Amino acid sequence: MGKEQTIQTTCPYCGVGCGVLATPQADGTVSIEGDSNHPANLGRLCSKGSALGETVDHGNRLLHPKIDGKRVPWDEALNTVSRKFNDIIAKHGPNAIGFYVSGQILTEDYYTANKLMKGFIGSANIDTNSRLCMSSAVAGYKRAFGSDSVPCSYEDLEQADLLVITGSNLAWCHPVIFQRIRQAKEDRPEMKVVVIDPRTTATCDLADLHLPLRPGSDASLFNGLLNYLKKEDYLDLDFLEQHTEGFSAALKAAKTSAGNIPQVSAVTELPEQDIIKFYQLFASTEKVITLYSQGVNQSTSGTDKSNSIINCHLATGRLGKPAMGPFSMTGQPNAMGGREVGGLSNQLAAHMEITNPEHHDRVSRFWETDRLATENGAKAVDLFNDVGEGKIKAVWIMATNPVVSLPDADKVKAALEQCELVVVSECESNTDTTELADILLPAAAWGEKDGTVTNSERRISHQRQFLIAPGEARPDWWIITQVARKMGFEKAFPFEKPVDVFREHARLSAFENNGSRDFDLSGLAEISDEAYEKLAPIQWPVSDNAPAGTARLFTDYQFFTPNGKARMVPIEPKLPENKTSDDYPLVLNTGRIRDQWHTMTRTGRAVRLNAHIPEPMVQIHPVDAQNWGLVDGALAQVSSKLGKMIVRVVITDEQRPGSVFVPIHWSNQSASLARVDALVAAVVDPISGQPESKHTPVKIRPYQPVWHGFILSRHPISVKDANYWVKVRGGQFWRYEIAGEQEIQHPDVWAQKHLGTNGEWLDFIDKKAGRYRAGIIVGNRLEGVVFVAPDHDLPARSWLSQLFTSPSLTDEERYSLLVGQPGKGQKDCGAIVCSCFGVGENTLKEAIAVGKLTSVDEIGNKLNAGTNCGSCIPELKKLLGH
Ligand SMILES: Nc1nc2c(c(=O)[nH]1)N[C@H]1C(S)=C(S)[C@@H](COP(=O)(O)OP(=O)(O)OC[C@H]3O[C@@H](n4cnc5c(=O)[nH]c(N)nc54)[C@H](O)[C@@H]3O)O[C@H]1N2
Ligand SMILES: Nc1nc2c(c(=O)[nH]1)N[C@H]1C(S)=C(S)[C@@H](COP(=O)(O)OP(=O)(O)OC[C@H]3O[C@@H](n4cnc5c(=O)[nH]c(N)nc54)[C@H](O)[C@@H]3O)O[C@H]1N2
Ligand code: SF4
Ligand SMILES: [Mo]
Repeated sequence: MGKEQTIQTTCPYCGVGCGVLATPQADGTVSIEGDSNHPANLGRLCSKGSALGETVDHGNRLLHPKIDGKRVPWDEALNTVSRKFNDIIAKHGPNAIGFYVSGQILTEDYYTANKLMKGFIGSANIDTNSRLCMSSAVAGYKRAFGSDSVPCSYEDLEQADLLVITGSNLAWCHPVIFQRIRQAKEDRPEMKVVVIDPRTTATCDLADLHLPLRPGSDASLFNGLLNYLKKEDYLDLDFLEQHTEGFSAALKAAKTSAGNIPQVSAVTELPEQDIIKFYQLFASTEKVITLYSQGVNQSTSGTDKSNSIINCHLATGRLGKPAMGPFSMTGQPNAMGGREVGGLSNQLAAHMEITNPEHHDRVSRFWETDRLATENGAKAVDLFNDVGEGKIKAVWIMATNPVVSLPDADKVKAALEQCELVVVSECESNTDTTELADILLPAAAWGEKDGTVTNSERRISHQRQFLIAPGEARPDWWIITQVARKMGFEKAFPFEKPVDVFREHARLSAFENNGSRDFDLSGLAEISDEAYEKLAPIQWPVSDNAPAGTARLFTDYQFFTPNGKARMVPIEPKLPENKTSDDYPLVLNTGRIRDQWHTMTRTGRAVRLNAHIPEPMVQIHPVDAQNWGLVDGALAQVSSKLGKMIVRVVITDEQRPGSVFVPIHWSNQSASLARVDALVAAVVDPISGQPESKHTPVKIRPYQPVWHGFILSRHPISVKDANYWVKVRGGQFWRYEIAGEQEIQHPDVWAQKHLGTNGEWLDFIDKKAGRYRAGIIVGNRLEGVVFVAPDHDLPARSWLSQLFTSPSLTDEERYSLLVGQPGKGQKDCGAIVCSCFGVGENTLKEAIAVGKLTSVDEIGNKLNAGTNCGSCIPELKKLLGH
């Protein structure tokens, strides 16, 4: 870990699982590059991965264990947790304890947590945020294949002749895969891409056909496809006969619900000719991959939707061969690792089942325990209901922020508020969830810990340590091991380092396996410390038959069902459970933006990632906007039966009429009222338990405060007196978007209250018009600015933001300061489009106009924009008018 030494590790964000080269610098910063030897990314990184170096500072880190807000030594914290757990178990039984963990801990952490809970506490009340993420995909695979197996590899995506991307905004959420596909399509223009998404997303940039279907209607579309394949004679009858069962029932269900194109068109609200185009493409192309994620999974019928997709692949025998198959993308960096260790409350470790007596016996013997849980535990939503009802008396939350990310989030908050014991393992000191913790345990963050993760294509990679954890932060596996030992389970938790855990995990996967379970790491079961340290990325299964790993599953068409045949499942399409009504006429769709990761605890630290979309917003179609009296750039209140939020209005015809889109990223730490999950109903898929995060009936109306404004300040300040506020970290300044419902009586006094009096104040008041503008300068450096107006028509923040990097303001800058716009000879780069090189919209527009640029390459040559991670290419194309 010496300085200037480059360490090969992996990105801690999405399930692409990119290899990263991290080089700590003498000044404490870390330089980041894509690892060209890593098979997932071959050197590429997206905007979030490229900015990792900006996220490793220690500001706002949780550095010490705390009980009731007071710092305590580790020993006391661990003793208290274990004693209280044991007391509660003694009084109320093991089911009174719950763990809520995450696809963002390493496999070694995950294995240890699962072993403690299921194996030794003796309850399966351990669930994970992956329940909200891909539990429907897991359930779908298991129904079809008898195992939770993602059959394909990334290379298959590049070699496919048709990619059907449904319910996935790959361009923003799995950007490096999107870039690999972009490159493949450039190399082989005959490759076709169909995007199925109610919204027009950046992913549509590669689409030959975009199907903006009615939200929730995917199963009808794929049932219709199955029916079409039969009608038009595209079935693989040999494959169906020899390797599948259930075809006729599946076809019958498809015929009933989607028997002809007009019927499909009526449900999906897609033009008939577009449906036919899609069906023809699918039917006539052998090498097809259907790639799906949250638009399919997060649904009250997500499991059925995934089986409606898998059915079409089985009917055509299109899996187990190069460039074919149903490919569910995992979201989190170690969502797949979580599946391996049985992180979900209805799984046992190593792809075994709690309720299968043979599995139960095997794992009991392997772990040498007589306490192994005998029943499935509560799934995420139920787990927090149980907390709320007092059935679960102690909950341990690790590496997830449920007060922000679970549906009906205010109910989750209330449940935690009244829970007897809330333990939270976190890297950050202030999150919406840590605020409710009785005991806080400081966790080592990315770069400070060591272990493995598994990506979407089943590839295990080593995430290596290159930084020393600050304060007393410790890796999660260590924390769990200490608690387990103190609870009395020393013998079962002898782990001293991550490799000890990994070896046991690999051995369990191999234990009495003999080809009966797909998840098999027998080839790594005796891995030495040294080999683990050097472990190169490898795809499971890793066994004697496949010592170098396995790129593709089911090449022999043997499935993990009792008769070895894949199952086709009859699907009766169901539209979302919660219907719109006169009171709540719009569908709230939620998801991600390009440059933020979930609740922003990490990406929010990186200045360049905050510039792309700095404020919480609602995207709405122009017709709906007009209908509800909304103006672009103004504020709106969006509300459901459960809660409300206030967000900026973005009017765009990329949004489907009748539905609105709101990103998931803002919390009470970053905005006054923008936790979208406070609005989302906690209705779930009956099989997977995955919540319907993409379909909540809402209403919308303008939010009209008396004044709007913003403050840019070199130092963080409190603006919580404003009715609306958003806090954004900028380069050498903090940006606060604010609005208030009460007139500001003395704007100058008010401004000084926020920005202080020590400095030279320049200000301008037009009391009658309700306008106030002020700046404070200290030693000729800009300290802060305040702009207030009766409406949202305020100067752009970009030029003023630029002034904070200036060591000394020029006369022109001072002169223009209160205008908020550059004078002659000065430039405003505009809203940032390319976050890697900080290139703004105005700069781009000017370069395009002046230089008569016509292509993304020309822009890249001139301004570098789009040449690093490529995530902004769809936006560059829009500016070019393509
Ligand atoms: N930038 C960024 N990347 C991320 C993350 C992040 O926070 N930020 N998180 C990671 C994680 S954990 C995950 S799970 C993945 C999620 O990756 P994605 O699933 O790609 O992301 P989402 O934005 O949640 O939703 C995908 C799309 O589903 C569409 N959709 C909504 N309803 C329907 C429907 O009924 N049918 C269809 N076909 N589509 C529908 C939405 O309009 C949206 O565009 O992203 C990962 N990558
Ligand atoms: N409405 C709606 N809701 C959604 C979704 C949606 O699309 N729509 N998507 C859902 C999905 S797919 C997901 S995956 C979830 C994500 O939701 P969350 O899991 O709640 O989001 P994160 O912000 O990633 O939370 C991870 C937390 O772990 C901390 N952390 C990071 N590294 C470590 C570590 O190594 N150890 C420990 N102990 N802590 C660590 C971070 O600081 C952060 O606070 O949101 C879900 N909620
Ligand atoms: S695509 Fe981006 S966020 Fe995902 S693993 Fe790669 S660099 Fe990280
Ligand atoms: Mo996720």
